[in-house]
Amino acid sequence: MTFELPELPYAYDALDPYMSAETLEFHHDKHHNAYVTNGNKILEGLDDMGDTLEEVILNAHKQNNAGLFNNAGQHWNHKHFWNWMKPNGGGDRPGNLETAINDSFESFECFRGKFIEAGLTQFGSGWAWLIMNADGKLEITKTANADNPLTHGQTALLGCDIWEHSYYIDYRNARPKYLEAFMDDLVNWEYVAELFEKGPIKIAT
Ligand code: MN3
Repeated sequence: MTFELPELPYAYDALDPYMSAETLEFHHDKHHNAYVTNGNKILEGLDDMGDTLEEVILNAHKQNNAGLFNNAGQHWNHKHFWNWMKPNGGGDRPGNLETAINDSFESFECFRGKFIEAGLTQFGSGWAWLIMNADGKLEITKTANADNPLTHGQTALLGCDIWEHSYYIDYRNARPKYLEAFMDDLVNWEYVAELFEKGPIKIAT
């Protein structure tokens, strides 16, 4: 298979002022594109690593192919990340998702605080996640660099990119401000709910 850079699902300036056109131009056109290009270069020299991006990630992980894993993992993370945001994001959660968040974290406010905390306490580059376990229970996790919930047998419902390239142009070193803006003004809860309604993904191991 070959990786393809998807178009952003909105205009470059659509998330302004919470995420600027300049950030999205660099983040999508340079960073995400580099994961796609470098991943494809590595794949060219290898035997079949799988038919889907998910299979490639899990096979690269199993074979300790760090170069492929990092690029394939980041391609997957960013493909979803663009959809985890929307113009005029934040706001209310669709009903079933709201109920599940309340059941797992007591309240949305508790969930919001814990998600931001996960993003703040991830040392260096990585991702903060809302995941669904195989038993359907929700949990907040964080991963370093390109790692994602797939390798932990978990279904990603929401992920926030906390690499500096995601916020440094707009927020400089103020990662807390970025995480708050992500939660309050950027999250596309309809996309999160769509993943939630599909239930736990089946991962072939
Ligand atoms: Mn990124």
